[in-house]
Amino acid sequence: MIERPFACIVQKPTGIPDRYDNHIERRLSSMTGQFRDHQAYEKLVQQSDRVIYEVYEGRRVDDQRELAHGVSIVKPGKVGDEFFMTKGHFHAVLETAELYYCIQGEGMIVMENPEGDWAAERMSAGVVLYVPPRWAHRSVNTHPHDELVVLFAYRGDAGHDYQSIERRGFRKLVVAAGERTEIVDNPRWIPLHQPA
Ligand code: S6P
Ligand code: ZN
Repeated sequence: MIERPFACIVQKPTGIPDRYDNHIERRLSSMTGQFRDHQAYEKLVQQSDRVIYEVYEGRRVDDQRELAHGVSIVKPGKVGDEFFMTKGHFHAVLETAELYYCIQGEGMIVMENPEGDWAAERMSAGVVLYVPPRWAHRSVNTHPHDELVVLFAYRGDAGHDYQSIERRGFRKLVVAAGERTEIVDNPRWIPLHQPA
């Protein structure tokens, strides 16, 4: 249990909280199979295996009374025409929700449920997004230069199911079409629950 109230400040312009317990860095090489242009992906990984997002977590307590919380920072960049993004996941306890608050940057949260229903919401400074129980979620940075900085909070014991997304990807991808951002079908997506 976290016994005492505490406050922290998300520092600007870095987006790094002035107190945190855990810092996670995810590099391009941890995203094998997720970007649709495999050649562009391999080339970029070989050129330089960049950190494409980071997470600063507050103390995580595996307890349903607590809120796991922190800040995720997705870097600007693209693989081919597809924007840098997080791995994305369902919660291991599927029936748990999450709240996002965009602190700075521009992007999109792409979501879907096990039945294959999907949604995407634009994020910019000040946007609050409620991700209901059962919806997988992925953050995508659509800005050409700025980082996407998002505060998150979810039930302490929710955990992460990364495997389902690693196997089949999200139903929708976010790509650049000139100056515009487009949401397109993921050619390798298959429904989680195939009809019998
Ligand atoms: C956790 C929450 C976020 C993500 C972060 C990184 O439930 O949704 O903190 O962990 O955006 O994404 P991912 O998919 O690598 O955990
Ligand atoms: Zn989550």
